[in-house]
Amino acid sequence: MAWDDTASKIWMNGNIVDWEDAKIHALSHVVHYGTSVFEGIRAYDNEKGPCVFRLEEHIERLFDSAKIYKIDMPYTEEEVCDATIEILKENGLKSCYIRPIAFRGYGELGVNPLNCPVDVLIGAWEWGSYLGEEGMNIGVDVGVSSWRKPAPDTLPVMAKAAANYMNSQLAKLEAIEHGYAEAIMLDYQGFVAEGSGENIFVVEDDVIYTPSLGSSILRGITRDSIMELAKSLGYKVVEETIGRERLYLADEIFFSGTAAEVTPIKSVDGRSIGIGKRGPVTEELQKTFFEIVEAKKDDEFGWLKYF
Ligand code: PPE
Repeated sequence: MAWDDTASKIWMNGNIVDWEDAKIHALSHVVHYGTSVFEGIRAYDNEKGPCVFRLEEHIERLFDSAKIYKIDMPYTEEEVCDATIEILKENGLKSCYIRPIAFRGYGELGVNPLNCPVDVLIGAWEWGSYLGEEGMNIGVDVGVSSWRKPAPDTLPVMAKAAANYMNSQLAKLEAIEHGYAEAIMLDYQGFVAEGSGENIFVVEDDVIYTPSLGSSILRGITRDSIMELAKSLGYKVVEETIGRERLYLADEIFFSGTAAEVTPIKSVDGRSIGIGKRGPVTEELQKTFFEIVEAKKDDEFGWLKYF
């Protein structure tokens, strides 16, 4: 993601500031210890107008992440939701990616975060397909990483915290080195967990499986949406521990995430998956997901907040 919209505004601690002015001190706690929690949210533009996908759920997760790290949010969830809409309107953005972040700012250094203020910032920009347009239609090649997700008594993965992404970065770097679009990470026990920035689903005989929350995964909001959608389409959805070899033998595999939306996986570790390209179940879920956000289908789950 390279910046080309520096004319935009950013919401920072209750003020709207110019893109260039959204600055923090280099000795802020977050710079040294990664002390931040954040969200990634998408807004879509359809014939009914611009709308944010599951805004309240994302902001609720931001507050949950903050709670885990005792980051006292200086705003209410409602205020952060309102601020998110405000910054979109301010920038005239309709279809975009939104990044609210709360972090420990400039106070004092040392591991103890409590004497540093909590700063809140919301940026937004246009962001296309996360793993490429071709990846969306055909599928991406991925590899299982040698880097695992942290064990539950190390870093709490249910917090969407910046520090978790140092782990994700190692996996992503390794994937790039090997020529893959993305990495699949295993949990501390060796079961399938998730991508470096996506949840994962496995289709076997028209049953849809996804790793359970015990497998060191982020509780993805797209994951939840896909599970709801799949059930409403009549599929059986199972959350369970998944061994690596089930990936190789699956009929279909796909990623879900705010940035990745629904991205098919066509190979894992050099083994072609199913028919070797996006499979029919993935295509149906992907199509239905986009029909909802594009208002071609009823928003029966109430996921879209128009603004
Ligand atoms: N797992 C991880 C590790 C993850 O980072 C994401 C989102 C998900 C699962 C899916 O969660 P959800 O977006 O609620 O469905 N990754 C975000 C960050 C991507 C980035 O490169 O930055 C995202 O998709 O916004």
